[in-house]
Amino acid sequence: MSRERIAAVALGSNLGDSEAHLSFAVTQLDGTPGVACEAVTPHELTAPLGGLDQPAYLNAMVRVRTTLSPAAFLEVCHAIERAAGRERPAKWASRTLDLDIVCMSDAMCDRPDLTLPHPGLRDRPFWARQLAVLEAM
Ligand code: PH2
Ligand code: MG
Ligand code: MG
Repeated sequence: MSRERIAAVALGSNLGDSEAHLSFAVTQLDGTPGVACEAVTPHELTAPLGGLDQPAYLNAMVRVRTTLSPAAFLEVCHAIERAAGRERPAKWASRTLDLDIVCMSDAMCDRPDLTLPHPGLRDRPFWARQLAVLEAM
């Protein structure tokens, strides 16, 4: 347990029932001790980034309050991905569910498995847009 932080978590899915996977992520996050969901953006269909020939993604962003440390919160996100049947055959492969921690209050982190704020914020226009939507909610 650490002091309470506000985190933005990017949700993505381009495999299976993406609507259901994103809703599952929110339910699971909110059901985790020490995590409370405050707001969720509308789901948004986006073209796949990364130059790969794969289906479009359904993306959304959720704001949570959490008393978990960044490392513990990352483990919660990974467990939710696994519970949604996430497999990792290759980097950026199509996935049932992806939870990326975009930022966690003022936490800064530079580890192989977690960089905060997330560097993807620079080149994912829909993340910046969804963050702004969350801030207005
Ligand atoms: N995630 C990726 C790779 N490409 N493209 C879109 N549109 N949305 C994503 O969430 C996404 C992606 C790897 O995490
Ligand atoms: Mg991702
Ligand atoms: Mg990820």
